[in-house]
Amino acid sequence: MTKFINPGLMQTSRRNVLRGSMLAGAAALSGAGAMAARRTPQPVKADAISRSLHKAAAEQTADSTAKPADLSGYTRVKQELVAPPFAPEHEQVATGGPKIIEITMETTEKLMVVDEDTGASVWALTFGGSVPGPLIICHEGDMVELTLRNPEDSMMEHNIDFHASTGALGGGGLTHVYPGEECVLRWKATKPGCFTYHCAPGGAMIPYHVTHGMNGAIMVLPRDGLKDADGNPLRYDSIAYIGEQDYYLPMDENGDYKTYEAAGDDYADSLEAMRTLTPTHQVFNGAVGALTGENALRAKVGETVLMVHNSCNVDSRPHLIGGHGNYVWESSFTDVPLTGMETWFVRGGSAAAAMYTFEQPGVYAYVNHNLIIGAMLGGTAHFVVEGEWDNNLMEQVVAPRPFET
Ligand SMILES: [Cu+2]
Repeated sequence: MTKFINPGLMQTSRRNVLRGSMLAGAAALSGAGAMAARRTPQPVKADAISRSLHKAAAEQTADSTAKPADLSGYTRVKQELVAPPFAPEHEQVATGGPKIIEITMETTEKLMVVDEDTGASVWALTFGGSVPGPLIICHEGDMVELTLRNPEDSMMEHNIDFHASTGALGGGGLTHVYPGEECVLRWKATKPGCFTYHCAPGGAMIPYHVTHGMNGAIMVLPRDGLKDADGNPLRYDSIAYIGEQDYYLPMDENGDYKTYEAAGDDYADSLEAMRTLTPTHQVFNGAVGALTGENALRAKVGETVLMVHNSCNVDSRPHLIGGHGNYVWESSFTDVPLTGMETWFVRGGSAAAAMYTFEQPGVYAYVNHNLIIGAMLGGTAHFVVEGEWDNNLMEQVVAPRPFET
């Protein structure tokens, strides 16, 4: 069990100490994964190119003679992040001037059960201990100031790439934190919309971290809130934050899911499973059943819910069975929303928002309408909606009965 750190990104002497332990870890790993290594071509060159790109991104800003940021006119506020499927406290329409929104996230590595029925588990790599990482909300023109902390007992280095930001690989080049380190990154939210963020340490570690849960979403609202095509305000009563997660969990020769002692121990096996591009699980909010049964999302008839759907790695086609996407923003919030959608599209590597006002009580399934994924891989959530049934919208005129011949 050795700390597992990307060797292409070491700069300080402390990091060189870590490099020694990492190389020892790599040697141990190649022993453990020798069978896999023989069968599977390793992306060595692609790894090296990716790592040098990250190093260059960090050096560019370090060497820069750029002027300091002009922070005049900004007010500092703290945003307390909360676990999914909930959203942090926020304003839909911004009051006052632009803000510097201070947030803190820890890179937490934890053993998580993916499917209780099969015992499938993963050493999840997380932002803030949840899959997906917490939803961040700000307004266009605000600055996000993130303190990213990697606990001393972590096995791995982490960083963060915000798709909503501009420059330095989305911040990925400036935020590599090793176990026991923290960093602070500030960036300006210039593009309104929903965006994914994810860990991207370099090379094959990027998809490895992402497919171990290290991704989440930020919503950058227009300062005057969401609008329809005619400019009329659109407001929601609640947010349901759903993160779609593809896992590629290694199995043994009997078809049982393998278990590992620590984060990173599954690296060689995972790379082999990932190369199939065939997920063993594609779940909402980290695990099969995380948003169904007792964990179902709740709403009332007449309630307007904004469903924010993050999918960092794979394309998804969300569909609310028995309902619709009244307004859907697959792209920027400055674009006119799609309306009356039956199924919408979340491009892998992005997040999207869909707004719906519930009109009937009952249980609604919110699924990936690749129904193999929805029904067999875990991509399902439930909304339990309370209220009065409306026979004008639907009525069972005749219950199932034998018909006369
Ligand atoms: Cu990471």
